[in-house]
Amino acid sequence: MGEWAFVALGSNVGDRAAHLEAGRHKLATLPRTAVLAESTIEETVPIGPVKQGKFLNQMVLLDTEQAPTEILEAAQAAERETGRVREDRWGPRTLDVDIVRFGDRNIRRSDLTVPHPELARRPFWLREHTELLATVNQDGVPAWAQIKPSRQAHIQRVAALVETWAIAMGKSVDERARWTRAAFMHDAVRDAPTEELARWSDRRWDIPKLFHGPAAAMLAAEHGETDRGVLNAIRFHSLGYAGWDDAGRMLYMADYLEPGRTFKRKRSAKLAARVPQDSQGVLIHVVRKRFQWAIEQKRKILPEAAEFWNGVVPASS
Ligand code: PH2
Ligand code: MG
Ligand code: MG
Repeated sequence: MGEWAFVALGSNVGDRAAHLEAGRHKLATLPRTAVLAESTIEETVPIGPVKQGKFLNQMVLLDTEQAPTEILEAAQAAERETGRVREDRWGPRTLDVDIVRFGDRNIRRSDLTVPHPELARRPFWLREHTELLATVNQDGVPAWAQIKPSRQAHIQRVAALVETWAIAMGKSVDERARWTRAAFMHDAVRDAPTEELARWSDRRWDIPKLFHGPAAAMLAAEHGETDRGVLNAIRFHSLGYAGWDDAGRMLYMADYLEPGRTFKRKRSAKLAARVPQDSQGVLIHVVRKRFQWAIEQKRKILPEAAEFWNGVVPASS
């Protein structure tokens, strides 16, 4: 087993779908390389200063023992074979192949920067990276989880989203791991019997639906999690908590904005793509929406949640 490489494909000249196919084929036939997943293909409006036609974009996930330079060479060969002429840096092209991420490597060279600095600014890359990761990150779900398959899929999407944000925001491997651990554990016992959850939880949280956060935090601690920020992220994920660090805040946003939520999907995708640039602005928006919903449902607002609201939402609103 090698490293995971996320490689983006784009085309806005000629037979765009065929050009993407040619790019995928070139990558798939590299030695000691397997294609683990392919994202959906999406049509995107051109970004950047040049007026040009719409793109088809797609990302693939490779498991490869090749070096980044070898992937880069194959990428450029595929671009040439589709007849691409290198001229305008941001202009139209038959095929563009970019290495977006290569394992946990940070590469700063004149011909290659990884993670790709445009990741944080390209909504379709963020979306595709999340989609790919969500199909292959099942190993992060704890062994003690009690969940239905649909819940597992939700957990994997939430973890994929926080990981995508962490990469786009240039966070360290350790900080990223804190966010993903919180995500993988937050709903780990969401489908356990209520009586069992009540035993693990705190009686004070007298709404059965809220038992699973404290219960999961307790089990996480029993299974060796010692990071207070991670434990508080899990414990209060349904409520909000003023004492949170980024692990809690990112989980709170991802749980609401993850792409599998059927509710306001387009709006959620836009907000999710804004997080790397403006996480505080998105957090305020998500807090408002989630509290609005809780009030409509006539949910009791616990003191922790009220304090969280006061700490996040500007006083005038
Ligand atoms: N690539 C560019 C410039 N602009 N816009 C979209 N929508 N998709 C791309 O792949 C793209 C772009 C330069 O590489
Ligand atoms: Mg490009
Ligand atoms: Mg959840």
